[in-house]
Amino acid sequence: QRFPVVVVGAGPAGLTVGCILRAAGVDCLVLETETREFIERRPRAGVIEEWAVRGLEQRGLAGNLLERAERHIACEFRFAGERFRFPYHELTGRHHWVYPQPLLVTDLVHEYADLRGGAIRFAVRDVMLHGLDGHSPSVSYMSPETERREVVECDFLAGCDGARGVSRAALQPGRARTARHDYGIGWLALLAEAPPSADCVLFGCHPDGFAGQMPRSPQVTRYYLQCPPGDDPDNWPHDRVWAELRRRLGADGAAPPAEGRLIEKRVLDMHDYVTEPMVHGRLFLAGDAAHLVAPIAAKGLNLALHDAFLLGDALVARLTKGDDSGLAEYEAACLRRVWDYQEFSQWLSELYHGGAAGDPFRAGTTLARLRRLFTSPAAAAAFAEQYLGTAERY
Ligand code: RFL
Repeated sequence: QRFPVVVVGAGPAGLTVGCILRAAGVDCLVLETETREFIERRPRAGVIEEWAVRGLEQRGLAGNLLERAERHIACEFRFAGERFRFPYHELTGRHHWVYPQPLLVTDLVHEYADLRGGAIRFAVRDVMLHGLDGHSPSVSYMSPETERREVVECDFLAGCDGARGVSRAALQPGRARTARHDYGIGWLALLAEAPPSADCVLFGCHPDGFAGQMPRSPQVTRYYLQCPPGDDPDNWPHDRVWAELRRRLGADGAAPPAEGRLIEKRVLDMHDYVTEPMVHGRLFLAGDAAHLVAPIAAKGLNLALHDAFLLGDALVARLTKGDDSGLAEYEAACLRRVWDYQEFSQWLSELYHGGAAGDPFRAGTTLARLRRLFTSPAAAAAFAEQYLGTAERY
């Protein structure tokens, strides 16, 4: 079997690349280790930046999203027992979109496989990449149907298989290096079957640890609670979770979080990494396979889409017009945004966690940083620009 492009991984990055290729009439094969049902339900991100939605729209991929996604126009910080609303739309004219990642993935799979006739194999096992140092790479995998190892040759490989995939691993050791940052902090990531207690994202910067609320839909809300890294989710029974959320998000005049059944509860060890180079021969990494950013600033999905737009367009230019320029510029264009977002996540981490570090000096500077957002228009503008992400500078 031979395809011009094999895409490893059917997350937002891989499916977007696949859709762009199919729209231009380029054949490709997407390989995914999970089932279709699983990826269509896997809960994760929800915040998508305006430029990313425009990018999807320009490629015919935002139909459902534009109908169903919610527009967010503000976020709210809670510290020192008070509420501080940050009206970013009022300040900048710009907004965030909230659209749960499983819905986006469902739309993209439907578009790729059902409408654009793209080839996709689900539930494959033991994916291996071969011939990465030459001009004709190939991929092999165990097929769940035939129980045999299938081999697929290709001209280009898109490694979109996320943080635990094989693409990044195939570059190491020796072909690439991964720069990593550990925050030394855990987040208990929760999904509750309950409406949000406020119409916007809430950041509780409390001396006992950060707490966040991210509305997902009228029925489901994401919450985060700072906890020790490696903590056991079983240490967080229902009553403890809700008591802690009420305390850390508590503020004068604020409604307490609406309690509901917890349908996801897991501990994330907060870390970032960037793998460089993102390209080796004809293998191009995209999304979490190349770089991970802790969900502090809700940037990961946006970076995955940014890579996918650039890679999809560049592969189309190469395969339909022989134009190599997009592929040549791919890595540098991705990494400018990646490092910019990583830097912002680090900055924001201190705002969330500095007050709970057990260090009175850091608590003092963190409080000053928080207050500055609400007293200095220049500081507010800088925060809004980074928080909303801009298309223009990259
Ligand atoms: P994905 O989504 O992980 O998709 C990779 C796909 O590859 C499959 N796979 C393989 N396929 C073939 N062969 C293999 N060997 C394979 N190994 C794995 C996997 O099953 C999967 O289907 O990567 P992609 O496409 O790069 O997309 C990245 C985003 O999913 C990720 O950055 C975001 O979810 C991060 N993130 C957030 N980002 C935002 O922009 N806004 C948010 O609000 C936000 N919240 C979050 C988040 C991530 C979270 N987790 C996972 C820590 C909240 C959470 C809890």
